[in-house]
Amino acid sequence: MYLSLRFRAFAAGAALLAASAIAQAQQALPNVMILATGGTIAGAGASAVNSATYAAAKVGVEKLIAGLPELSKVANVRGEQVFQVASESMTNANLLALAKRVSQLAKQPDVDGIVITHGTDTVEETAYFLTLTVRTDKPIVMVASMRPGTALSADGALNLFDAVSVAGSKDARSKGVLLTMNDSIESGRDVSKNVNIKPSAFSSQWGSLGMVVEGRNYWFRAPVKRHTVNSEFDIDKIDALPPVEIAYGYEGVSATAIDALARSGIKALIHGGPGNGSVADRIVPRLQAARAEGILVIRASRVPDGFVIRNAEQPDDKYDWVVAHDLRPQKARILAMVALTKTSDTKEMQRIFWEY
Ligand code: DAS
Repeated sequence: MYLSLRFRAFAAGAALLAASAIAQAQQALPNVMILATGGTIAGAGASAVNSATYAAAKVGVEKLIAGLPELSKVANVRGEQVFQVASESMTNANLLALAKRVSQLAKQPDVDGIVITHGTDTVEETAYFLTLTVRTDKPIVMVASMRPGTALSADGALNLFDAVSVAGSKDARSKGVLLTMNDSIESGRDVSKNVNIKPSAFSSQWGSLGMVVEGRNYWFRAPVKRHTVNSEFDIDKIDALPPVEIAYGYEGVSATAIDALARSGIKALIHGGPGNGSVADRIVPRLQAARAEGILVIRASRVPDGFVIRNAEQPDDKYDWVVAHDLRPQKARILAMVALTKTSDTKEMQRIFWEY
């Protein structure tokens, strides 16, 4: 009797010790907030072989977290469903709402890092917008997946585990908004989707910032363009984004699109030309007319890599045009919208395109 009492007292003491050790271990882990917006990472297909045919934006954040108990090894996570959309359908209103929520959470002392689950189609645009406007040095890590969780060799689970691990890492601070996909840690500014059906879809012509393997980060470079705490833009002071649209250049292009856009009330037009941002001779006067109407003309290139040289293909100084540097048209549009919340001066706009 006496022994069993002592044993039970010992067992109770051991259980208490173990419980407090677990509690201490959990307390030592970083607090990571997961904001869910939709996309394939929240997608579901009819069968395991449906790696490309499925419905995006179906699975809620709580189910994503419940399906990945390994997350508790690297962070204390909380989830919030900001919206549930396929990212090709994102709007400027979605972008503003998401960025404002990220900014609010980043100010909270009980948040060490933020993960945003997102569709792959436009994650590069959201990542750039956040890196330009959210004033925090805490890790903000975007994550997506090319296959739904229901598919064979789905990539979302490891991508999400990596994102939470990076978001909880002190060495991921002050690197701008990041994207973890396929073991790589990419710069939110530089990364684009370059393949539309493979898990290795995302890359940057300037290379990854590093890799994350089994919860450990391996860094090989750091961003040099202005971002987050070093940005002159602040989402807390932005409540609307001016209309900016894109028109592409290609063989046989007519002025129909450009003329229609110029009449639609846009504040800037991104021209995604071939080569080094070339503009067809019949289109030059249409862009000059748009400029004369007060619309900013920004010469970008439809060629994925390289960067547009000012005054090379076109006399940008003479025409009072801006060049988009290495930014693809869709990213140039993001920067133009953000910059227009502060200035419409061409020289200031060009400085901003050099610096961000
Ligand atoms: N439609 C795509 C999107 O939501 C699905 C995906 O790849 O995430 O971006």
